Amino acid sequence: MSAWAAVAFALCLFARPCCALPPATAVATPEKVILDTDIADDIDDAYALALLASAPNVKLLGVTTAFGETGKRAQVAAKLLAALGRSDVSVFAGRKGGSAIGRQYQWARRFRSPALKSGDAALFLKTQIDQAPGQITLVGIGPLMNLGDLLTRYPEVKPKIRRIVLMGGAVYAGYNNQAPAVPEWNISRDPAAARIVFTSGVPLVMAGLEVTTTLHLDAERQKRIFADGTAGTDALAALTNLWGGGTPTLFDVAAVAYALGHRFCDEERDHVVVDDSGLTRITDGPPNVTVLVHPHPDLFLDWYVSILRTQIPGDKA
Ligand SMILES: [Ca+2]
Repeated sequence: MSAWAAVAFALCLFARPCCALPPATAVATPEKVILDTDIADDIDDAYALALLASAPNVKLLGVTTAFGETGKRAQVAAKLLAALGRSDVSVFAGRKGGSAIGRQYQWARRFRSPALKSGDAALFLKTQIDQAPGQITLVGIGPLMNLGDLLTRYPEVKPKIRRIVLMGGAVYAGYNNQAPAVPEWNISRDPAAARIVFTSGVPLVMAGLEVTTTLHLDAERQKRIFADGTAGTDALAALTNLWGGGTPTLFDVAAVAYALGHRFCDEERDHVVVDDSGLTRITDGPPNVTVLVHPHPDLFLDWYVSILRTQIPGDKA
């Protein structure tokens, strides 16, 4: 039994009394995934990318960057991938916008790599989907302009996308984990793009604020990760230090974990609409979204720390 399977099995046993969903197991055949991220503002994108890039039995086909300074975000993603031993993963900058970028960019401002591609991000997504119809999961952990561009410019790809898993939205809670729901950041940066995604008919999973706001990576758990001193964990430590926002909340990691087959919460099927403010609301109608609910934060965080330390490659002697 691999270390991954051992941890997943143990957590499955622990989770069973409070979680009736399928056990946490690695999928049998490699999951094909593309990550769309706004890495370099909040810190959770880096933790999400570290989990995905180091996961076994996953074929990470590429990374695209969204929101504002997409080229600079691509540098951060590519440098983190390199630190994780994944310079083979191509990174495409999405459509550039006018927003600034956070301090984490300083860490990567001199970084250059053949993995940084100059091609069009939406076209890259379309090409990959055409080459593997019905097989690719798109994981969106930033504002949705790239996925909106993809579905608008190439609507013919919709039936070929296996599913979209988002960190985004809120139907029951706000950032304080209390009702009422509020417009969530990723959705409210571009509600029109979000509406395109939510009405696309593509199978959609939403990890919103009701399952993500309690995922706090406290100092003790951070120490356990950083103590390994590998290139990958050193990169996470440097980025966390530059970010300087206190205790990271692992919003985006929830979406990646779900895409990898880890279940740390319940789920329900709802009809969800996006209003002009970016609020996501449940209304009457046929279900269009699988909404994640009722998380188990400690279970999730302990799993995350353990699996990350197992997965991230150590330095070679
Ligand atoms: Ca993000």
